[in-house]
Amino acid sequence: MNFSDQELIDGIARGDLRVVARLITLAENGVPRARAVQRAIFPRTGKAHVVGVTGAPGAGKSTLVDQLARTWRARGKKVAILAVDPTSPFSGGAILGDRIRMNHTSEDPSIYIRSMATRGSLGGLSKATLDAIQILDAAGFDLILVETVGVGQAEVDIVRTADTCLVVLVPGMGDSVQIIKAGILEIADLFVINKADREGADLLHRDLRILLSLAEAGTDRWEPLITRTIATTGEGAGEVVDGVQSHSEWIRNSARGKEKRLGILEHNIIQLLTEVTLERTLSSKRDLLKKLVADCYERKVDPYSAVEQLLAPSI
Ligand SMILES: Nc1nc2c(ncn2[C@@H]2O[C@H](COP(=O)(O)OP(=O)(O)O)[C@@H](O)[C@H]2O)c(=O)[nH]1
Ligand SMILES: [Mg+2]
Repeated sequence: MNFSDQELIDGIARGDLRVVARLITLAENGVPRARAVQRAIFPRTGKAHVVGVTGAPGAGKSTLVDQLARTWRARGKKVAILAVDPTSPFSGGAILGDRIRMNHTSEDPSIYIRSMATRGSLGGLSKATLDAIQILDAAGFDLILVETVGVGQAEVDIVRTADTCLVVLVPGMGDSVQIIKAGILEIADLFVINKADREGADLLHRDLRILLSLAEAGTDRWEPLITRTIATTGEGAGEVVDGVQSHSEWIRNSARGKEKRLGILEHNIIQLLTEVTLERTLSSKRDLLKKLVADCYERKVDPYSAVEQLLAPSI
């Protein structure tokens, strides 16, 4: 379906899901007019609460996200889910797997689900995901849940992008050491001990509490919450939703919370700057780049000088 720019803008304002899907695709494909439309809809954004859900593969993120989405739906909220999978940009295997597992949610047409491939050149969450978040926000979704596999960069990136970061842990995997190593302690606003039906949940809960008590306390600081869930039955999902709600209020009502939102915007601008700078620098200089690569290969030029040449204004 072909929409004019104005039809896209109006469709987003109405929360029309076909238009939402179309605009996300246009943004994902880097179609220039998507940017114009995104500019026009930006004033509508800032109302949604973005929840990042991260954790090791198999921790139960998709199952949990499904339960959280249904809980929010039951409370009358409009929910969107973005499933980001950095490991399979082309095969679609993992994406299909997630679609199938989230089938409960898919049956509910009022929950919007979209799989995103991370095609970000710098790793982590791609600009396409940031665009999708913005579009969903403008379209009137109250909650945007972003599931990422917790591997390195994506994990850190989700914190820079999400208002609330949920870290999903599972008992009995030598977790406390994992937590310290991965720097998870610093990024989580809410810890979810999923698979609480398994042995070791008490131990993990205690370890987490001790680790958190060691972290420096500040008056204005958010104290990370610890909740337990059995995502397969939905047990504990209500508590997680309540916890996110508290965190959302903290973000909206504290100086630190405002700082966090400013940080998210700064991160988004820097991501965009990176992309636009690269695009502008290379667009007219593909031939020069090729030549410089060849020159570097011959060791006639070094990569630093090559960058300087690329950045020099063309005559
Ligand atoms: N026993 C148990 N299994 C769970 C629980 N939550 C998820 N699972 C199972 O763990 C597996 C991985 O779940 P999934 O949501 O795909 O994990 P993800 O890779 O983190 O998205 C699936 O077989 C789920 O049914 C739970 O609370 N208890
Ligand atoms: Mg998953």
